[in-house]
Amino acid sequence: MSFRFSLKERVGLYVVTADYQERTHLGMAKAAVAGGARIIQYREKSASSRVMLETAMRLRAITAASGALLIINDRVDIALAVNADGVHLGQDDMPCRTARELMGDGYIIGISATNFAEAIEAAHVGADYIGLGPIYPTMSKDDAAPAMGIEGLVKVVAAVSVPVVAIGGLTSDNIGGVIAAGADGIATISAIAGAADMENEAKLLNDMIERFKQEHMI
Ligand code: TZP
Ligand code: MG
Repeated sequence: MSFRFSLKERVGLYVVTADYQERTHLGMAKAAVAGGARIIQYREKSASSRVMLETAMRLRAITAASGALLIINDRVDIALAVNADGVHLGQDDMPCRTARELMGDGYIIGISATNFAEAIEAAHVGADYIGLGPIYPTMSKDDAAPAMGIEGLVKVVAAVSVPVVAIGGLTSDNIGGVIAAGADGIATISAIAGAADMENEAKLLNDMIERFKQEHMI
């Protein structure tokens, strides 16, 4: 809401961390920021609050050192406790208005939307960005909604003014089309977690996103 930077310009490669096969949250975050990721989201669905707090504190140190933003999935309390940059809320999480009351205007609040109606509502209730997806089928979220494709993304981008971060099945093979369709940011779990060299992959994706964004603006 009231940041010292433009989130639309700041979003680019947005890496969502996970305990994914042999990958860890910290390992993913370190490699991602070394490769140029602008935003790290800590997404943990099963650890205790104590473990989450400790991991989030370490992620705060990693992101602060590189200038990347840290967003905490689901948990407003953890975001506040570690002085993260914001929180990412799904449709069943704390409502945006309540989170805003607790956090104030200085924190980023992102909202997940799986379709056009949810995206419009997210913008209406004051989301600072919309996490839109899945764009393509994904194996990384158990209860993922049906993929909306580029058509779904195009409709949302035309209708909202807040940044749209696309997510779901995004790889170096398809992000060109996703940026051309108007996405401001590209969020991924498996493109990074599943890469043999996570840092190299982050660098590749980050470079591609910057190049596609420049081409798209002309
Ligand atoms: N929300 C919508 S799709 C998704 C989330 C958290 C998972 C994205 O993972 P991947 O591996 O980049 O498809
Ligand atoms: Mg959630």
